[in-house]
Amino acid sequence: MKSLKFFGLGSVMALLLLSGCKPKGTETAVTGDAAERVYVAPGKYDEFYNFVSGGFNGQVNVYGLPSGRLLKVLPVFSVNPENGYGYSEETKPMLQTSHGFIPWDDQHHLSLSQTNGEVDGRWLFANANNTPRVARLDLKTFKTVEILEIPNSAGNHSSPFLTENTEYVVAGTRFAVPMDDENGDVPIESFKSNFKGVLSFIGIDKQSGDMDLSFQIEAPGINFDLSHAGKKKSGDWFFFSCYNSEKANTLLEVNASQNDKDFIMAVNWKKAAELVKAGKGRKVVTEYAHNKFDESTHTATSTMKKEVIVLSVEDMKDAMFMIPCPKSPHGCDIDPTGEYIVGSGKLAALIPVFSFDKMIKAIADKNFAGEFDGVKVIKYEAALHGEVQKPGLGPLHTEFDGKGNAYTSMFVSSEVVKWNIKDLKVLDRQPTFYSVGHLMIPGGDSAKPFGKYLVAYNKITKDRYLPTGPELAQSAQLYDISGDKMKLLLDYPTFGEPHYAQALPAEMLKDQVKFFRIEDNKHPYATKGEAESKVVREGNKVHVYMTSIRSHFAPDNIEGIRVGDEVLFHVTNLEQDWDIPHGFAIKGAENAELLIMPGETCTLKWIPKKPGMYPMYCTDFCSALHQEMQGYVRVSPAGSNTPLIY
Ligand code: K7E
Ligand code: RUQ
Ligand code: CUA
Repeated sequence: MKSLKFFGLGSVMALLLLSGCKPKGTETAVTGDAAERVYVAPGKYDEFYNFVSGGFNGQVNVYGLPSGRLLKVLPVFSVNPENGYGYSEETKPMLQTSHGFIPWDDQHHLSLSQTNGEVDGRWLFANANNTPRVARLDLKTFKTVEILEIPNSAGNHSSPFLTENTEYVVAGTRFAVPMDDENGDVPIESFKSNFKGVLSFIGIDKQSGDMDLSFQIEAPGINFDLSHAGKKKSGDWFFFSCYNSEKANTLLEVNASQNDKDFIMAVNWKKAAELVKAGKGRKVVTEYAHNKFDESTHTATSTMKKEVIVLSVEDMKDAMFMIPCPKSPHGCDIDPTGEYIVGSGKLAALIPVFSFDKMIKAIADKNFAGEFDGVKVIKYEAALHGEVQKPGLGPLHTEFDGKGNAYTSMFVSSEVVKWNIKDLKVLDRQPTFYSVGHLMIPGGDSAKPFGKYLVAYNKITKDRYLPTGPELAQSAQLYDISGDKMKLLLDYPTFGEPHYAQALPAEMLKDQVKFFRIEDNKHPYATKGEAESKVVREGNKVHVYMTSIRSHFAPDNIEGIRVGDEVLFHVTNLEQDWDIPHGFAIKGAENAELLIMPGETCTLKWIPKKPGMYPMYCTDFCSALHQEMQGYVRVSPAGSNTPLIY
């Protein structure tokens, strides 16, 4: 059983004994009207857009709620042959990093942009864990428009959480690493002295949304797992969960979990920003890519940045504190009022809830238990609001309904537990099938949750669907949380491995979604009318200025291409109707296909390797004459003098 492996049999048995919880059966309690509640009639829209992380598939998936229908896979950190993302010349720069072109990543967390702590429907931010990056998607086009690599970081897990007016997106490193990759060639034994936990603050431009790595904070070399910004009264602060306070470099249970308590770290980001403004911090030379997709030219560029400002623990001495938190905290979630900070110790048999007011008082009263690597540690009791007793086993993540209740996922005991934030009483518990990771309530980490539904993203599916070989899709489960008790409504498979998710009412987005007007197309190789289509040879380079409209390409027959030429098909889709893309593919091409949206220009690069006749065609069924949307490219040997004909 996977869940047992996760913690080691010993600790699970110990936890079972501690809490006295009964293992759950597999029977499903579904209320009589569940089908009606999730049924979205043909032609009707869902009530919520649900953005779900793709985990190890590297993308972001869009679902409708309450139907659980998959609406779209948005390519972000992985190439997507379906629409040429990462294959077209325009999008290749989006996946550039200081390690070169990386076609994949591990995408865990999402944040919708906020204004005054409320979801505002402008942008969606996504993190990449493996090669640390943060992406921004434009919610008018649902396109990835920016990707910023994070230097001095590894396993970018504690991101992309944001401050309440989207001033900063934060990225905390999961692996402590030596500052500056160049200095990484050190003995692993020197972990305690050389390895740092780095927190990155990415400034967001208020109008354009453009990201800029404003500064980093060098923190003790522990693992930063998750984080959330404060809200309202705690809005100047950011809170991070940290595990491995023993600073062990092998995470065998005996090493990393021997400390009774790890930490929640509280960082005053406003003060940190003021320190940087006042000239504090040192410049660290490092390399990181900043990739931008320009929506008017429909072209991405990648720039390599060379340095970053880093604040030290000493610089941050009055703006960074730690609070002890029981056993390997994972989720770090702040309630809608900004007063309560929930730390979920995966190996703890309780949920500690801290009070922001108490924390501030403890700092003012210097009520410290000591220091950890130069960071003052506030006494546990001094910051504690209280503990939720016997909530279940393996608490991971908490979301809020805006009515004073919190909902925590329990990985080991496979359940969602509802509890009251003020008096910390457990109010309800419902099983999940099985081993829930994240859970999500629309707006559930904002100052104003939309409530109504809760989705549990489960790690293990086992017997819930028809077997599809040993590998099954992960499962999501939808609960109605509008009443006192949660009601399970629906099971549905997901794409990739979902971790965190976000949702907002469909009304906020659906009318702002737009397509591209051909007159706004500023692509350098755009062809705005069929009459302008042409083929231009420049030495070994051949530019094909091609148009597509129902149901033909222009030009559609080309001769005079030679083996070894670099042929660039710049295809402009002249359509100006909603949902009429054209595709473009050519036999033997190394770069997948193009899927060109109305008004846009995309470029496919092809270097033919053998002489021959190469058919090309439209891949997206666009009209009754779609199958006729085709042509030929004749390729002659290198050095031949077949004239250019088109
Ligand atoms: Cu709990 Cu990567 Cu947010 Cu998954 S993490 S579950
Ligand atoms: S590339 S994701 Cu097809 Cu021009 Cu657009
Ligand atoms: Cu164009 Cu099919």
